Formats: sequence, structure tokens, C-alpha cells
Amino acid sequence: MGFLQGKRALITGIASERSIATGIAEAMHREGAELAFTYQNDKLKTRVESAAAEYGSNIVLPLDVSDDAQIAACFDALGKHWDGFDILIHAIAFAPREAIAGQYLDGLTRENFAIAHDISSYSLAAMAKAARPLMSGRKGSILTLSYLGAERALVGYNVMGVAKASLEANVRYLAYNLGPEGIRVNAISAGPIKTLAAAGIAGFRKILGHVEQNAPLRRTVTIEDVGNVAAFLCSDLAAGVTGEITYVDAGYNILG
Ligand code: 0WD
Repeated sequence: MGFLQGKRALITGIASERSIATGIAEAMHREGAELAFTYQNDKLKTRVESAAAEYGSNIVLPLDVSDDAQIAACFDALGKHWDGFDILIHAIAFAPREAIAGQYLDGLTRENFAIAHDISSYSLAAMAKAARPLMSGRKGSILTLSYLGAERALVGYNVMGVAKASLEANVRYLAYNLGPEGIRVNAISAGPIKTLAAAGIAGFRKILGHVEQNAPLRRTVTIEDVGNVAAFLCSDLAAGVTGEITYVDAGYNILG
């Protein structure tokens, strides 16, 4: 029996087979969780529907987190399928491309700053708020994805690093707020993985090579590595863990 048997999980952020959310879905399915999915727009709908079918799920809901009405509608619709659920995976981030090229100030505008923070950080709290009535009182777990650029100035990560710092603070405030209801909130800070979102970051291939040569494990991580830790963190095996940022990065973050 898998260690997520009897758990229900809503997974956001599948954009392709390479998405980190795909690795998380795979691990959670293997460990016995029942899954539901969201897709950002019509272009991704069929892809997410076929991923869902692979995991025996027919709960596939639209959700663009920039739209309050879609957030409300998503959890209304989920509540019609499930009277409650246990796991919420937030694997969503976005910054306008010009904001993640060149130097930080080159692409900095009020609008780019607001968009990056809205989609990549605010959306976690907004979803937690909307999910709360369905997750409360049942040992729920919320998990998001961060990156080392939240705490170090990394070449090209720019406003996304500032938004990830906000996201990590968000994890701590949400953990504090929702803990009394039994809901845990954590983040995985993943090492670089070649996904669609990563392809937008200037010099990403160089970053992968650098990690391969220098990380303690002398390799990059895979979506399977991240998926396995996500499954553990959202299971009752991690019942005592909340408000934490867990590194799944082949040890890269320990380097000075
Ligand atoms: O190296 C990496 N790939 C790392 C990613 C290292 C550390 C952290 N992360 C984070 C990302 O910042 C993100 O928070 O992991 C999370 C998942 O990212 P991913 O798996 O690398 O990227 P991808 O497969 O592109 O999925 C992210 C998806 C979007 O895909 P695209 O590429 O189409 O923007 O986030 C979704 C979207 O499907 N997304 C949204 N979903 C709902 N509403 C929105 C939105 N407004 N915007 C983006």
C-alpha cells in the first residue's frame, strides 16, 4: 500500500511531460493518491486531460490564477467532485520574458514586478484561502516550488528571485495561519531542471552544466527526484513538518 493511500490531491502547473508538476503527479499516483488537475488555458487543456487520464482521473478544471473568478470557480467545482481534499500542489510561476534577461534593472517596470509577484507568490495565498474550507481539519498539506534565487542574487533570475523570496515568506505566514487547522504549508527549493518555464531563463544551459560539475552529487536533479520528496512532504510521514523550505538540488545550496 502506498503512503498516500486515501489522500486526494489537486495538482496545478502541468504544462508538459517535463513539468515538475508531472513528476509530482507520477509519484503521488504511485503512492496511492487520488488526483485532480488544473490547466492554465485552452492550449494546455487536452495535454492536461490526457495526463489526468493516465492517472485514472477525470477531474480537470480550468484555472488561470491571475483571475479571482477562476480561483473561486475552481474550488467550487472541485467541491462538487470531492467533499474535501488533502493536498494542494502549487507549481506555478511567471515573469514577463524581458524581466528575466540582462540585469535586474534593465527589464524592471512596475508592471513586470507586479505580474511576477501576482502569478508567482500571491497566487499561493489566494489558492490557500479558497481551498481552506475543503482542506480544514483533515491533515491537509500545501506545497509550492521555489528556487535558490530567492535568497541569492543569481545571474538573470532577477525579479523572479524577488518574487520567490516573497513566496518563501508566504509559506511561513500561511503555515502559521493554517497550522491550527491541521494544514501544513511547505516549499521545495528545486535545483535547475529543463522545463518550459526554465527555457525562458537566459543562460539556463550554462547553469545546468555548472550544477553538474559542482553540486556535491555531481548531477542535476530530475522531476522524479522532486516528485518523490513532494510525495513524502505531503504525506503523514511528514506530519511534523511545516513552514519549511526543503532543498532538492543535489546539495548545490550548501556551496559557499
Ligand atoms: O529549474 C526549474 N525548472 C525550476 C522550477 C527550479 C526551481 C523551481 N521551479 C519552479 C517554477 O518557478 C515554478 O514555480 O517550479 C514551478 C513549476 O515550474 P516548471 O515545472 O519548471 O515549469 P513549467 O513546466 O513551464 O510549468 C509552469 C507552469 C506554466 O507553464 P508555462 O511554461 O506555460 O508558463 O505554470 C503555469 C503554466 O502552466 N502558469 C500558470 N497557471 C495558472 N495561471 C499561470 C497562471 N496565470 N502562469 C503560469
